[in-house]
Formats: sequence, structure tokens, C-alpha cells
Amino acid sequence: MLNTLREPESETIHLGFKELYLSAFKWMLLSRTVEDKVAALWHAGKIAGGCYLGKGQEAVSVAVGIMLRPGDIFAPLIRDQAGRLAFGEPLFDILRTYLGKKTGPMRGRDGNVHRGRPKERIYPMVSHLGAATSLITGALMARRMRGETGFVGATSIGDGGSSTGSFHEGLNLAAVERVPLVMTVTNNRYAYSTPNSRQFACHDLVDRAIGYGVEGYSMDGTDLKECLEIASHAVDRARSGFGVQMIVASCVRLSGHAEHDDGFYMDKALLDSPIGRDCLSVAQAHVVEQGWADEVMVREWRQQAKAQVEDTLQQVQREPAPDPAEEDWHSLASAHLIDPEYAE
Ligand SMILES: Cc1ncc(C[n+]2csc(CCOP(=O)(O)OP(=O)(O)O)c2C)c(N)n1
Ligand SMILES: [Mg+2]
Repeated sequence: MLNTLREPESETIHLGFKELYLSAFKWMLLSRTVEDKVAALWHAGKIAGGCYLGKGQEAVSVAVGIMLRPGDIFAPLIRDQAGRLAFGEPLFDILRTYLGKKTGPMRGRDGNVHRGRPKERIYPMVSHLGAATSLITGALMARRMRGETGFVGATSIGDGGSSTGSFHEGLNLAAVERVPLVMTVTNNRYAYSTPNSRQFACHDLVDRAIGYGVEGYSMDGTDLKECLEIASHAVDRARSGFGVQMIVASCVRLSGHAEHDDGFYMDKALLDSPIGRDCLSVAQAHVVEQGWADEVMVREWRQQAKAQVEDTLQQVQREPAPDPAEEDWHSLASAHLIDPEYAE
């Protein structure tokens, strides 16, 4: 089984919309499958620490991740599993990190979603909300100063995280510097248990784009078709020199904040509303309606995703945990762990 970084979807630009949609749908399936497995492992007490899922946000995340090319930067957040996979993160990284294995990219030092691969430009997630905004802006500025061209960076934030000072400062700087950044704000209506009404007073978060002086888009985060169209446009605009692109996606978090939270405080009416739809079911219905696959074929894809996750898990479970006595305790920023080009 593939155990190295898969080439990101560099071929994306050559795909027709049907192929792009199907590819995105399969990443969503794999993302949901591996996250369901991780949740089951967490409930079985096999995972230490928290378990954060992107259930219901796969369409938003995959749409951006699949548009990126090798050499672009992706700084994912907690609910970006689908985008990580589409950008090239191997399935092994997820299970090795959650299970605290020495073989994982964080060498057993992180329990869940703060993993990354700086060499391949998947930035390890910064827990402090909003902090990744200035980090990726700085990285994009640095590459521009080195004379590089043609790259973009993408990161995401939630409705709650978009209220932090770090986010405002970072996005303002990104806008002033006109860096090629695609910033996705996924409004899933809650920041842990805090609803939108206690988070911001503006009518729609996309209105903030005007204040920052950047191009903004609203999209239905439950509709993969719309997500792909908008993400494609925004990534192209960023790559073509039009500066920061802010996408505001609407959906509802289809799980608690993490597996330790059952989301009892969530408004059930929201779940019954159009934005409460499960993007994976919506995407599947679209695939079948378009005649791109029938139910049998989709079931087969689900089985394949399941088999891939189970095979990976079986191997990962046999791998060792780190031995503290033998650890070198180097951080991910240590020169030999990052790209020599960036090590000076
Ligand atoms: C500065 C900061 N404050 C608080 C937290 C704890 N925290 C992590 S996620 C989260 C809720 C985030 O909500 P939102 O931005 O809407 O994203 P969502 O979880 O809905 O995807 C909180 C409060 C944190 N990581 N960083
Ligand atoms: Mg939220």
C-alpha cells in the first residue's frame, strides 16, 4: 500500500468537471470512512486525547484541497480531513498520529490533528485559533521575496475563530500585501457551544471581505458542485494575482465539537434546514442523478474506502510507540526535518 506522500491533484487542471466531482466525492468518502473509524477507536478507549471530526464539512474542505497543486501551501484546521487527503496527506499519517506511533509524521508527540509535513507544505495545524493566518501570510511573502511565482496558499477558519484578533490582524496584513491566499471561513453555526448570535453582529460573514478589501464569496457548504465551482474560481484568482480570496461556506457541524461532546445544545431546527444536509449524501445523490455511477458502484467505492482504512489500520496497530529514553527530542522545526532549502 502507498506509504509516501501522494502527488497532489496536479492533474486537476486537466480534469473535466465530472472527473473532478467524482474524484472529490471519493476523497470525501475516504475522509468520512477514516474519521468514522477514528471515532470508533476513540469511543473504544484506544486514543488518548481529543478526537475532532469534519463530518458535514467534507465538501468545503475537499473543494479547496483538490484545487491545490504541488508546491502550493495548505494550512489545514481541525475539520479539514477531506482537504488534507485531496492535497496528498497519506492515510497512514492520520492513523499513526491518532494512535501515537513513532512512525507517524509527529513521531508520536501529537494525539490528533496538529500533524503536518512542512517539507511537502502541509503545515502542522496551529491550535491557537487565527494564528495560522499570519503564519501562512508570512510564508507566502517569503516565497515571493525569493522570487517564486505561480503558487497559492490556502487555509481555513471557523465562524468562532474568525472573531479572534489573530485572524483580523493576519487577514488585514494578507490583504495589504496582496498575497495569493485563499481563506475559507466555514460557518457551521457554532463555535463549540456558542451560536452565531453570540459571535458576530454583522449580517453575513462575507460582508467582512469589503472591510478587509478582499474578494469574497458565499457558498452552500453542503453542495459539492457549488463548492468546487467557487473554490476553482477563487484559487485561480489568487494564482493570477488578484490577492486574497475569502470564501464563506454555510453548513452545520454534524457532530459535537469533538467526540467528548454530544452537541446537546445545538438547535435541531438547523439540522432540518437546507444547510443541515449531509454534504456526502447530497454529493452521492448528485452522482447518481447525473448517471455518473449507480448505487451499486457507489457501494463498491464505499467498500474500497473501508478496506483501505482497515488495511492501513492493521499495519499501523503493529507499529511501535516512541521510546522516551531513545527520543532525540528534536522539534519539527529542526533543520534536518525541514527542507534544506529553507533550513538556513
Ligand atoms: C485562541 C483560541 N481560543 C480558544 C480555543 C479552543 N477552541 C478550539 S476550537 C474552538 C471552537 C472553534 O469554533 P469555530 O471557529 O466556529 O470552528 P468549528 O469548531 O466550529 O469548526 C475553541 C473555542 C483555541 N484553540 N484557540
Ligand atoms: Mg464553527
